[in-house]
Amino acid sequence: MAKEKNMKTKNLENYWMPFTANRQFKANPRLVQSADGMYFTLTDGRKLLDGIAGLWCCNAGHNRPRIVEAIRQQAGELDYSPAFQMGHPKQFELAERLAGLMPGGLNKVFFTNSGSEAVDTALKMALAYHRIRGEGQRTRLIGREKGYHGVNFGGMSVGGMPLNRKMFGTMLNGVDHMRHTHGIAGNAFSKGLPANGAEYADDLIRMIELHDASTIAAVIVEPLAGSAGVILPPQGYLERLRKICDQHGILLIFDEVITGFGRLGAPFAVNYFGVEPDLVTSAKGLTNGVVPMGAVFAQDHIYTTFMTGPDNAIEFFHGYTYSGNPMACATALGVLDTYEEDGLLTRGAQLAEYWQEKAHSLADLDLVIDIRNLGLIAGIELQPREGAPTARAFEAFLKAYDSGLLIRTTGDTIALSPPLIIEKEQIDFAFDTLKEIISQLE
Ligand code: PXG
Repeated sequence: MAKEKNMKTKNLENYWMPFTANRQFKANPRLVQSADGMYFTLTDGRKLLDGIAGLWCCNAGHNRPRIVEAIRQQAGELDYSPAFQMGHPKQFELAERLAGLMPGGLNKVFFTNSGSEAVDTALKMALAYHRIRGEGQRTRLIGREKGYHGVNFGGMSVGGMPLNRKMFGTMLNGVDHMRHTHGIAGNAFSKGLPANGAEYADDLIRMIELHDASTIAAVIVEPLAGSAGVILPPQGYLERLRKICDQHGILLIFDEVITGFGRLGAPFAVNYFGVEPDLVTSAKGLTNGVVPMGAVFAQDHIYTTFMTGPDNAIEFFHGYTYSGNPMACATALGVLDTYEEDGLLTRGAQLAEYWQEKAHSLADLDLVIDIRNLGLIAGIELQPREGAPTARAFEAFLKAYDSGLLIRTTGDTIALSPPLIIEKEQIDFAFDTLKEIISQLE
């Protein structure tokens, strides 16, 4: 039963919560009432510093006036416009502005409603692309262990999170996984990109030797794996993957659902690493988490490949009722205005060093076995409690919540990824609070 006075109902039983320990939560609920800037206000009136940008998505912080106003205006002007065989101006304006953030030929944008849908869309684009080019035998999709690409069947299949997969049968056929890059010897406590392990990209060569390149359509990786606990690419790893893909006609997909929209101190990881994939998936920061939306960026040549056949033929039999929904487009435009006005897509670069030093100030705590960071992301890995993996990190989550700080934990790693408007004093508060909490953990 909820104790909170601001709730109209005290019944928590009808809502089946996602990725949540329902019974534990409902016995002791944590309910948010409102949010502004860097803070959530709970239904009991307490404030929480948002250390994880909601769920890695509220990059501009909360309750930003431009975004609120864009939604208000749009709701009164055009609520919905059919997604198929009809359009509305903001879809085209948004696609143009998004393309402007990307380098080179990544200038075609397809809209979805989530990261999971963006991933499944990109996988389907890859398969159809090869088929149109007369290479329809390229049906295999390669992911990576510990990868997270959403929870739909395609993304779950190429994903490498055991608990996200184990209950759901055989999933897609013809999927294989490269090794992950977590825990490579010599990399613990690296500041920024770790030095060792670029050769882990050669695992793709192993896949090619096993399956033959002519059967492989695409490889999908997160440039930096967020959900699995902030796993960074070793220096040179992504460049090497790109090269192997090029040599073998395999499309490279970057899943930038987390790394997109300023998280690394550049608009996208594509800009940050200077590595251009063929397709990029995004969501989250695209609309600041305010209204659901995802997007796939495609290289111009991929789009052009589809534009064959008679003019009246639908080129890609795929789309969603809410693709390019007016409310989502208006929100995203308000979000891009906010990012631009506040310089948020590059602000992370100015704060990254301060962030890194504060994160690594936890290195001497007994229970901390690794600290990983890039841009405005940090992962603090704790020694798992014997016989009870994840319990220690979850305890840290609860203690942080009680101390006014929202963090995210995955396995025994604490993840931080705050709104990009964070100030230095708030960075201090986050890491100082965590230091205190971790030093008290048993
Ligand atoms: N790809 C990546 C790289 C993601 O991180 C998705 C796809 C799926 O997006 P949607 O919008 O369908 O949820 C994600 C989502 C966490 C956490 O705690 C991460 C995500 C979602 C929820 C929690 O790390 N990432």
